[in-house]
Amino acid sequence: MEYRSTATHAEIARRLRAARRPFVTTHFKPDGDALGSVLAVSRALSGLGAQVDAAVAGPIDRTILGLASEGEFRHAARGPVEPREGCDLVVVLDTGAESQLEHCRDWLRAHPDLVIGIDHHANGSAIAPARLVDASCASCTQLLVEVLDELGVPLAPAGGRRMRRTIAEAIFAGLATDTGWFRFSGADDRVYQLGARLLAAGVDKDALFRMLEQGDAPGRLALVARALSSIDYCCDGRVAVMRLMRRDFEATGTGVDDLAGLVNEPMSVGTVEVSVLLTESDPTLVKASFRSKPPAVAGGTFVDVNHLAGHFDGGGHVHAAGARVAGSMDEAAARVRAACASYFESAGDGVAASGAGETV
Ligand SMILES: [Mn+2]
Repeated sequence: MEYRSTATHAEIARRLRAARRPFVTTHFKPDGDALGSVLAVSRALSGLGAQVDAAVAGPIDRTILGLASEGEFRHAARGPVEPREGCDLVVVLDTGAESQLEHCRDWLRAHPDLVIGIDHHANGSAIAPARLVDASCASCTQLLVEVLDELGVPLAPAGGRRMRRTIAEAIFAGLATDTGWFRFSGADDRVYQLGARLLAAGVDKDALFRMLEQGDAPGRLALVARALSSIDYCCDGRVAVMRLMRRDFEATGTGVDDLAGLVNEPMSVGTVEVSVLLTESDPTLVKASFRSKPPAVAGGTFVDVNHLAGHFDGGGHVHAAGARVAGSMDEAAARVRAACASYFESAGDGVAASGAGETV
């Protein structure tokens, strides 16, 4: 099935404006863009007089919780969290994948007429029959701004005074986290223009950076240290392979939730084009996370890690992909090294830039 818009901005805006008791949600284990999207829509609809019920499910990184005020959303760490009696619209944000909406999937399936979606991913299902999808947006919050503009909702009080917990801040949080703070290839001129608009609206980016990026526990840095000391360079230094065993998590008091962004660390090395993080799941299974750099020059070559992950029945995007590799850590590392070596043998300098976008 082709996953694309089935409604216009104006139609989605009309549905939002008409809602009296909307339920706003996003994918399981919300990240900064997902939670930012939920907060932005909640704040906008509350401002329009609706009785908003926002709810999310799954673990949430402590650092992004500070985006919300106390009681701004319901949170089900594990179990289901569904719309309440009288709900007249469900807004699904930053995903279109049924598999990521298990917490309310049955309810959504039973009430398709009430469900709308706003998403920037290239793939999804028909969980929201009326939806706005634009994979050219670097974050879901970027797409949301177009809808909020259509609604005529101001992103922050006039005057540009520095303020926390505005719609503008929620939008900025999604935009910044999904673009690696305006560094990833998806951060184009439109993203920078929106960033400028949000700063002018009073977003305190310094406070946000400190909260979102400088709030780790010491154990996370200890885990990074272990990962870095495990680096094994191969393919003439073009590939860096890191290993984390279960005992590394135990010793540092961390878990898989602390892995976010860690795979990118070796990218600071000039020769490295591909970074691989191998994480021991159990003695016979290793999770592999692949990243590659964008081309050094526009139109240049890069390594397609979606293809690499495909060797292990995994996949993802051209610059970010994942897979599960059967075997012990030593076996998995050997197989990954072999896959990289044969990739470089057959592709020479890597594949030509295809212009394929990457969204997170
Ligand atoms: Mn997103």
